[in-house]
Amino acid sequence: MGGRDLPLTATRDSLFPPPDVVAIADGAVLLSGFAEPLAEDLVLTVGRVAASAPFRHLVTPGGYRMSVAMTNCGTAGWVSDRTGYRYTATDPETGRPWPAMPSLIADLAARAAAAAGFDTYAADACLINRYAPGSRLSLHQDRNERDAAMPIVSVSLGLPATFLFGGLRRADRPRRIGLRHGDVVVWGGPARYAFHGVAPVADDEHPLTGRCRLNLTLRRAL
Ligand code: MD3
Ligand code: FE
Repeated sequence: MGGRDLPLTATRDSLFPPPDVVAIADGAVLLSGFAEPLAEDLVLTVGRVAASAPFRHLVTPGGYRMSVAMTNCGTAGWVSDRTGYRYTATDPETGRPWPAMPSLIADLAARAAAAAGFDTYAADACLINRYAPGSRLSLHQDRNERDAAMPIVSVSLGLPATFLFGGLRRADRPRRIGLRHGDVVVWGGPARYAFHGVAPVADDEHPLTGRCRLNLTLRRAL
């Protein structure tokens, strides 16, 4: 029936294909679909974290309520209020330590960092961002982490988003980069202090997450 000839033996590479590694900027590497095999497990894991540290809309130092809902797991969690941005050991909403970093998330981040050339990566903070349709993140830099040599690893789940990747000055016009379900990006080197943001998420439905985008942002904070 005109079937194409396939090799009869499975090779190491056909069973475990090497990750699709694409440099998107100096220091930034996109691993398309890297988290896809774990996506269902990751979404369930986020649900368990949120059951003990609920998603909430933080307030910026300028007094604006963020449209993105956030929570954290790990020994440190990122928070914002009228007094500023910082990492805390406990959730200010519950007074309890943030939920421990699930090994599923820590191991995924370490494998992604290794694929991008960072062979020792132990994240201690995982910020979880939940975008409903229309939610956005305006251009900012991430500069609350102690060691700038440590990359940030981000995992996108659910609805797609347009990531805005700017330069080292706020005025540099950002590039638009599509991020889809299962994509992982490792942001290190000169990209680490680039201005970046997320354009408003378009309304749609995803089979695993429903009407939202989830982003896990792993950092070495302390
Ligand atoms: C590039 N989150 O939580 S993750 C953030 O999709 C944040 O939720 C976005 O920016 C999101 O701070 C983007 C990717 C990301 C995170 C940090 C970066 C890209 C970065 C730091 C420097 C350069
Ligand atoms: Fe950021």
